[in-house]
Amino acid sequence: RAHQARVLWLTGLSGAGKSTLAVALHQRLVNAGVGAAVLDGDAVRAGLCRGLGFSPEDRRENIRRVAEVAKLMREAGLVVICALISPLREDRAMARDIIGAAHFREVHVATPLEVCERRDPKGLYRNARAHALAQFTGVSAPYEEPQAPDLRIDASRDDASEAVAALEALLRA
Ligand code: GGZ
Repeated sequence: RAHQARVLWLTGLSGAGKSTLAVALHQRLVNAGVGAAVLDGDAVRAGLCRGLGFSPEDRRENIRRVAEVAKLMREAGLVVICALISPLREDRAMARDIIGAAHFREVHVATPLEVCERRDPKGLYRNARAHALAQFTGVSAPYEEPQAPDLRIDASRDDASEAVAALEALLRA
C-alpha cells in the first residue's frame, strides 16, 4: 500500500535517538522515491527558531513553529518527520491540533534517562548535573511521557531496522 503524506512526531529525551531514527527513515523513504523531510529541533534552532531558548514559553513557540511548517509540507505532499523533545503533553496536543489529528502520528522514543545520560555525546547531561545548564529536560526540567503514543521505540533495545520498519508502517493507509 502507498505511503500517506503524514507527520510523524518523534518525542523523547535528548540523546534518546530521535535524530538518528529520523535520518534513517528519511533515507529509506527517499531511496524508495517517497518525498520526505526532517524537521529536527537541534537544527531548526539554528534558523527557523533562532533566538528561542528552553523556557516553557520558548519550547512551546519552537514546537508551534515546527508544527506550522510541518503542516504546510504535509499539505504539499511530503512525509514529514519531526524530531523534537517536545516534553509537555499540552504542547504535543497543540502540534497535533495544528497538523490535524488525521495526519499526525505520535512516536515516543522511550530510551531510558540512564541510557541517554550514559551516552551523553555532547556532555549536556554532565553539564546539567553540574548545574551549568539550567532547565535541562530529564534533569532540571520535566518530561511528560505520552500516555497513548501510536508507537513506542526504545532505541537502546530495539533493533534499528525493525524500528524504522515500524515507523514506515505508520505511513501506510
Ligand atoms: C533540553 C537542550 C537544552 C535543554 C540544549 N533542555 O540532544 P541535542 O541537545 O542535540 O538536542 C537537544 C536540543 C533540544 O531541542 P528541542 O527543540 O528538541 O527541544 S524542545 O522540543 O523542548 O523545544 C539538546 C539541546 O537542544 N539542548 N539545552 N535545556 N535540550
